[in-house]
Amino acid sequence: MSVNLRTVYAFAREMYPKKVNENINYGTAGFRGEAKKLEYVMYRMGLLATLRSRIKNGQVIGVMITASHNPEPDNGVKLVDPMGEMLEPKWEKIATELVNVSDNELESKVASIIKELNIDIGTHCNVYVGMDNRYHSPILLKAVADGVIALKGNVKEFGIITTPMMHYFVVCANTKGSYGIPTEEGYYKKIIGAFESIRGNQLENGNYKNRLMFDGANGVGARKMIQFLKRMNGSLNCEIFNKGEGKINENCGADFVKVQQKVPNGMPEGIEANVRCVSVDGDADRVVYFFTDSNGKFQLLDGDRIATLVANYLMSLVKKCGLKLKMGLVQTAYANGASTDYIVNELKVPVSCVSTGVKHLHHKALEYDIGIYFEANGHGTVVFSDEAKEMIKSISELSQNPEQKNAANNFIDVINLINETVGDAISDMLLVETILHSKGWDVREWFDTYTDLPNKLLKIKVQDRNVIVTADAERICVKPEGLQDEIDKITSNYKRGRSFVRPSGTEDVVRVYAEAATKSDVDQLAYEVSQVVYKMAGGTGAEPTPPETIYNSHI
Ligand code: NG1
Ligand code: ZN
Repeated sequence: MSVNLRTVYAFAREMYPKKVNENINYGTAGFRGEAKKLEYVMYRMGLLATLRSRIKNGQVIGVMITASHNPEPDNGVKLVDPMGEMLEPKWEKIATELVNVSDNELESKVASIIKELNIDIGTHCNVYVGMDNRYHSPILLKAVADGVIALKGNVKEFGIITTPMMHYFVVCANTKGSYGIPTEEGYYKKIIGAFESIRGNQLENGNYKNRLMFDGANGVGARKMIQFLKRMNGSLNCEIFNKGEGKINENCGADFVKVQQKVPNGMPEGIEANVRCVSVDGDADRVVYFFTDSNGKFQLLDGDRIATLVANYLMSLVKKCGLKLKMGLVQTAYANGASTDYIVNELKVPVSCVSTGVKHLHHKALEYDIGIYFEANGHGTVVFSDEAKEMIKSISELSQNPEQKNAANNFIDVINLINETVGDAISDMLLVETILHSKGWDVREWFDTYTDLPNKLLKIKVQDRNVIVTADAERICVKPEGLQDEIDKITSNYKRGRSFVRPSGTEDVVRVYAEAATKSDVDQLAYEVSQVVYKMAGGTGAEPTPPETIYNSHI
């Protein structure tokens, strides 16, 4: 196959000219920004995906168009590597360079990447493209596809899908179907099949009631949940809200619920006490639960809660199978201190803390036979080693002990229910439902396993957020000098006080996290830390305001 690099420039000039001068970076979640400025970025990511596929011997590379939990005017793009991982860091740098050159330099930049990495441009390559349901996504999808076509790649468009569906399709394709079938139906079939096999005909158990309220964030998660329910024959009684009537993520969805700690708009006022409610984000890779207690108080069950529930359940399955498997749980500094205590003291599972960003968590989780990872915001999954899967399978096939055999069969279903390729809101939710059903628990029993420390997440605008440099999985601030000493001094005044700061990887802000023994303490602690950050890291705009008003104005 002969590829004429001149086409790369022709397409760029005619259809996707770069009209902005500012440089952008491939961050933790790819490129994000105002949708109207992204067409040239998408086209260039299409080009890059073909090079990435070619260097990986024609394996499928995924391109997902979404701005996840960000507001409706934004969009974004991220590349999915052959085994479902996020794009390799070395290529994040290449992506950044490719996007920032001028149209005139584009052809020679592509040529130099091909030369430096010794890419055989005449070979076949395969790119999958999918998008969330933002109104500007189709135009951006076409730009990616044109990038692939410009370099003579094969492009397969999946239309509107969730981010985790894209990861699943890529892995299925690259493992020749052994992980599943790389189609939308294949995805539903695998997950629903596993869910219904475990649940059987008994839809309720003990205090577990088959009733769930689902906030779809007006995003793609709502649409796909409708598709799940159509295929589920009533095995899950789930009512869907925020199906697309309003703007994506606006006052609803997992990020809103986690940060604001309140019921999203679009759900009925005065939901009955103890009814399980669930919120996903705009591209359905995050999930959190919440409920209103019998005193009318909002209660949140975030990613840490899901991780602990899952760890507890999987431990019991491992035990029932009579296996010895290395299990570990991976968190970030945003995990509630109470959850970490519970994991260490009650569950007695090894726990590690890594930097923010799924790639760090996923990578660490792969060190275990069973690696459970969750960000507090609800993004996470479980990964199983091939050896662990083999052991479970052989017990299921060979065991003479009916209880043990049954546990192994159950375990296989649970593994099939989990989307190991990346955090998947719907698959995670069905896993939680499965566990609560099997334990016969209502939401209150889950909630009572431990008590979260009151916590707060604030944003501070500064001139240049990169003046903040962190170490030790972002728990320590090493620059600007002296800031950590100030944080330590403030924190030491509060019982169970903990606070850290870091520059966001997806927004132009510095994030301040704080937790303490009481609500008023955490408000005051977050305020004091914000003040020193504002002073020492070059805050701009309004100064942090004291606790009485901080709650609404700074989140
Ligand atoms: P930043 O903006 O770097 O804090 C946010 C989340 C991350 C991760 C990314 C990617 C928090 C505090 N941060 O990153 O955990 O999910 O978005 O979407 O939730
Ligand atoms: Zn997301």
